[in-house]
Amino acid sequence: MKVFIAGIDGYLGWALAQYLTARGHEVAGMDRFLRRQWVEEVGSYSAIPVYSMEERLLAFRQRYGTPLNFREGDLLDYEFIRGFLADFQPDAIVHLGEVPSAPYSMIDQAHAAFTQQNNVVGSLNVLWAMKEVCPDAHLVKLGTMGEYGTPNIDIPEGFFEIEYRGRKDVLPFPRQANSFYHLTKVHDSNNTVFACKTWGLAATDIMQGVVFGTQIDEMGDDPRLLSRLDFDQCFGTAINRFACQAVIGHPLTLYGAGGQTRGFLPMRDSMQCLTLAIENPPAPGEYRVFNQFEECYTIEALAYKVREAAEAVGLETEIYHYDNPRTESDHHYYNPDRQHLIDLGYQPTHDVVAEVRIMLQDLLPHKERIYAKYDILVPDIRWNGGRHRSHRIDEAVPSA
Ligand code: USQ
Repeated sequence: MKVFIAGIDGYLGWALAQYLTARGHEVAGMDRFLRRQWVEEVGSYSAIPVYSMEERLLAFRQRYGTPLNFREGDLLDYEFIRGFLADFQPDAIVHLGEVPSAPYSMIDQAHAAFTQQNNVVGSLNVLWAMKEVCPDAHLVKLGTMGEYGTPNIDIPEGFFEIEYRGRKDVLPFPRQANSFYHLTKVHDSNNTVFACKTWGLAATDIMQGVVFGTQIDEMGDDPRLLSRLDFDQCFGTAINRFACQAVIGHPLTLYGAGGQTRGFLPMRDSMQCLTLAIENPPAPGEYRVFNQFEECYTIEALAYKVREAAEAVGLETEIYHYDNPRTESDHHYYNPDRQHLIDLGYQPTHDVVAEVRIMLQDLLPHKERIYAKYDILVPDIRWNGGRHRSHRIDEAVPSA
C-alpha cells in the first residue's frame, strides 16, 4: 500500500516509516521539524541523539534499499499538503503531525492558541486536501485516550448506546479532555466525523494511550535510524521520563498521589496497531474509533516497575511524590475497552519491565547527556496558570 505519514520526523513517525517499509509498503512523508524546535524551546533535547533529516534519509536508503519520499513543509500551508497528496495519491494517510503535549499547551495563552491553531487547522487542511485530491484514501488520525478524560463509568470505543426519556440512540461517548492540547484532539474528532458523514471520507480515529520505549527491531543498530526519546516535562511521557530519571539517579517524579490510571503501550505495539488499522481500512464514509493501549496501570505502579527494571541493571532508584502541577484526579475509576484492535489480530507485548530494561540499556550510553539536564526534571508548568517548581510532598517511597 502507499502510505503517507504527516509528522514523519517525530517519535512515532520515524519509527512507523521504517516499520511499514520493512513490510513492503511504499512510504512518503512530510515534516517541518517543529518537534525539534519545541523541545529546544523548553530547554531540553532528545536523550538519544537525533540526526539531521539528510543523514536519516541516507541511512534509510542504505538499510531498506529504497529512498524515502520526503518533503519539508507545514500542514498549515494548504497548497503544500494538497500538492504532496495529489502527487503521491496515498491509500492511507497517517496523521501524526500535531503538537503532542498537554503541558506545552498550558504554558500560557500564546502556547494554548498555538497548539489549538496548529492542530485543529492542520487536521482540517488534511481533511480538505483528502476531499479535493484523494477522496478514496483512508485517514488514520492519531487521537488520544485523553479525549475521554476519566469518567466514573466504562469507556467504550468512541460510541455507546444510550437510553434517555424512553428513546434510544448510539451516540459519541462524552469527551472530557483535561488540557488545551487534549481538547484539540476532541475538535479534530468532531471535524473528522463531519467530513466522513458529509464527503464520504473513510477514517480511523486512534485513541492512543501513553507510548513508551526507545526502539523497534527494524531500526537495527544504526544510530541514525533511532527515534528521538524526550524526557523534559512537556514532551517526555511518564515512563520515558522515569527511565531517563532512573539512568541518572534522579528520583522518579510521581505527580500527586500517583493513582492516575492510564492506558500504556510500548512503541512496538503502537507500530503493530497502526499497521493493523492501515491494512484493514474502513468502508468509504465510515468513521471508526480504536482505543489503542496495551494495559492500564496507575502511575505509581509504573514507577515501581521502572524501579524493578532499574534494579535489575544495577541502578538504585528512589520514588518521590511531588505536588501535582496538573489539575487532574489522582484516584479514579478507569476501565476502557480495546476490543477493535484485538479483533484485527493485535497481540499485546505484555511485559513492561522487559521493555523498560531495553530502554535503560539504550539510555545508559547517554547518561552524561541526560544528566546535563538534571535541573529541568521537576515540573513547573501549572494547570492553574503561572510557573513554579513542584515540591516534594512526602518522604521517598520505601523499597517494596
Ligand atoms: N506524570 C507523573 N510524573 C511525570 C509525568 C507524568 O506522575 O513525571 C503523570 C501525569 O500527571 C499524568 C500521567 O502521568 O497523570 C500521564 O502523563 P504523560 O505526560 O505521560 O501523558 P499525557 O500528558 O497524558 O500525554 C501523553 C502524550 C499525549 C497523548 C497522551 C495519551 O504526550 O500526546 O495524547 O499521553 S493519554 O494520557 O492516554 O491521554
